[in-house]
Amino acid sequence: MNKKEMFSKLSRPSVNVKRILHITHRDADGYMPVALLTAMFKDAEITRAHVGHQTHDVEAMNAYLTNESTWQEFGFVFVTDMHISCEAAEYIVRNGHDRQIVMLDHHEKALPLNAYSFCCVSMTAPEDSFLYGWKAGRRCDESLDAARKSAGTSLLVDYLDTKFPEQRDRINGLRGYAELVSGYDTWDWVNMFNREPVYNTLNKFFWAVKGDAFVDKMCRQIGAGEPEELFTGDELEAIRKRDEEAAEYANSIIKYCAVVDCLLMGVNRKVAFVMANSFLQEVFSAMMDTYEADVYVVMTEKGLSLRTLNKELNLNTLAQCYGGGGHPGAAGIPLGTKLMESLVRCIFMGKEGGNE
Ligand SMILES: [Mn+2]
Repeated sequence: MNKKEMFSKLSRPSVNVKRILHITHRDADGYMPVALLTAMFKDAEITRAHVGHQTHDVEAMNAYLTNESTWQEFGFVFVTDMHISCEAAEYIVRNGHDRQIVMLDHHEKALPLNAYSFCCVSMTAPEDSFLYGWKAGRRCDESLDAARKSAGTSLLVDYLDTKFPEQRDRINGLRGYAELVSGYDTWDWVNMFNREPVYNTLNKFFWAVKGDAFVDKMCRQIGAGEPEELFTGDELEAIRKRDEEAAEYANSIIKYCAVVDCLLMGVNRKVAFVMANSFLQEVFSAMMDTYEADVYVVMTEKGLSLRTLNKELNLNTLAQCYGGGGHPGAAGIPLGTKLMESLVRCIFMGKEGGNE
């Protein structure tokens, strides 16, 4: 499918829109669109509602979109890298706001939302995506054997290119970084580009400086050309420091890893389980290096984060059984009250009052 076909049903804000609400979640793929929207809508005030930390807090998002004051306050709403519930989508249509919002997502779970005129969910990039002109953050004219995957960021670049052809130069300084963000988020960097390290550098930079400084760096690129160096010496130093801290933390945490046999969707699987609150990526890598398992689970204060290296498993399907979702290789399950209660019961099972 090409860009024109993919985005034809979507509306677009006026190029002079005054106030935009951007809803996403907190990771590089969620934050990169802030810089893209800032570049494209130069005179607009962009309000960020970044809900959920790598998770999809659908309820928080629904609360914004099922509140009439949101629609009065903002000229246009972008939802990127996330999806709303079908109930919220119905509300938007029923109240006539569907020309005032665009939702771009690449999560399998969101596919049913393609039924709505303001939603575009695609895991594959359009065949004429800007991604095909870039590799490792640099322009490239090499042809590829396989199709590239879309991320929230790449869908937004392709959408803006399609809907604002006259203004497309406004985001030129961001294209290389947008390709890095997308390539990392979709695992194209592993599956197509042999773990080219610069993709991971960008991801680490995001976590080393946290979201706002990441957005600031990207916004400094607005109006600039392709940078000579993608990262400055200071930025690389910040990444190196964080790498050290992360490795130390991950090694201290994985000592507490439990490997358990569990019945997952009718099949017996080995599950490696640990609790951690930061450096999840490094904790997962350390677990994978140390323990053999089908599913790696890290429990944080927000919920369970799941990873697998087993291509036969689809963690998105698994997580959906427990109220979560994500991608085949990486997914999350929110830790609701019910799950917490049964966990506590499980721990104290049969030991009430000290009598067995
Ligand atoms: Mn994403």
